[in-house]
Amino acid sequence: MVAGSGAPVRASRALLGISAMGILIGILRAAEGRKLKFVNLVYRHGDRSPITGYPTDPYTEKDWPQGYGQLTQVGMKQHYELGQYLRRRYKGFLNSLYEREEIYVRSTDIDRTLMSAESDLAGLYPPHGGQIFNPELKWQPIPVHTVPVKDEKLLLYPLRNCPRYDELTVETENCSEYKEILKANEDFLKRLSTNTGIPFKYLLLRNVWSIYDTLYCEQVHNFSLPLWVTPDEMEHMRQLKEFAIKSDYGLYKPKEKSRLQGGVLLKQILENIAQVINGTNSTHKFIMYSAHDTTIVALQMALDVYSIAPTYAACYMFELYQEKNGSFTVEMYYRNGTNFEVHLLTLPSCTKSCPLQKFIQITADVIPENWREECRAHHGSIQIELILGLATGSCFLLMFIILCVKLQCQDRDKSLGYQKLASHNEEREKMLSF
Ligand code: PT3
Repeated sequence: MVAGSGAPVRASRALLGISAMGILIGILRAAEGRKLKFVNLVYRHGDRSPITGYPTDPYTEKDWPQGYGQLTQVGMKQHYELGQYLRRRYKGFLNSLYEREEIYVRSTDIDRTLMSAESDLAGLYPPHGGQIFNPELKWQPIPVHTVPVKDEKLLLYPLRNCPRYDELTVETENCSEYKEILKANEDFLKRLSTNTGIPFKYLLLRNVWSIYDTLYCEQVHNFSLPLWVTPDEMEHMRQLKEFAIKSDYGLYKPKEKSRLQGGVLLKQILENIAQVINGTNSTHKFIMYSAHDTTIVALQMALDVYSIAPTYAACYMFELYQEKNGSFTVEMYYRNGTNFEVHLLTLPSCTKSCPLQKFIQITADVIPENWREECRAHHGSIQIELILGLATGSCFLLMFIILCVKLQCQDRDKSLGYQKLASHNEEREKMLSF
């Protein structure tokens, strides 16, 4: 009885124990929650010197310590700070010790982006313990991969050697909205032409972008600017620069432009994600692309989340999560430079955490299937087909003529041969008759 009465008590205690354990495991799982599986970053380099000057520019390349287009110490600090921010944000996801299997960094082959990536990594991976190779140096070398600019087909925008994109650029410049903006700004552009020394007929919106950029760099570095550069003129140029950016990647046939530009990078990011899920590639769970303002613009335009030109060290983050039910979601975050808070970017028609399949579905129309094919010029392609057709026809005609001539020659050779043989026989007969 006692044993009998004790058994159910022990059993119920055991059951209680199991269910308590179950609840505990459940609580632990819930607390564990979703898991960050992979991060792909794209960032703009830090503060730099101007890329070029303009004809009446009072300053020249010599006024900049390392010349044009170079990362400044301000830019180094911005990226070092971004690296420190990333260390805080991804604490627990990235090992605090540098592990080469975890991270892959690629940069365009340009000094300012390479140096930005290096500054970033200095902030992200200060060496600890056995990784310190010089006690006086809080730095360790970390590889930054690149390809020559002529072979760069992922990070430098607009992507070159795409005749269809060049056609779209011409078509954009002929569209009514573009022409209206040019017309509305004619007086401003004439004034800008006089002030900068760039002849009016050569003053394209792209030049306004470049003039603004040069003046912006000079202003940031406390160079005194010519009197004509008032805050109003600067703001006017900035707005035209924004319009120039939009016309490069949007405005007219934006989806087609994206397939030829930002969609290429998006395709790579989605492939990186797929490789993590399928476990097909390496163990990299953190990929960083060190690039330019136009890289971020092209990508954001393709995803329809663009709002304003990226500032220095702007960082666009793609995070892949595995949810508790095993499914995958993508979240996008953007930190538009050192002095900005990070904020979420929601893909239009999706939720904050966008289910991966839905993300792929929504973006499918900006992903090129075959970039080279899609880049073929539409107008040029008719001519190329015509030329190819004519060339093939001519080849056949030439081969036919050669064949005919050859056959005729063979006939002649044969008859000549017969003639020779006949005359030879005649001669032999003559000889024999003597
Ligand atoms: O400042 O992010 C930027 C620009 O993209 C810059 O890096 C650049 O390469 N500009 C090209 C101008 C010809």
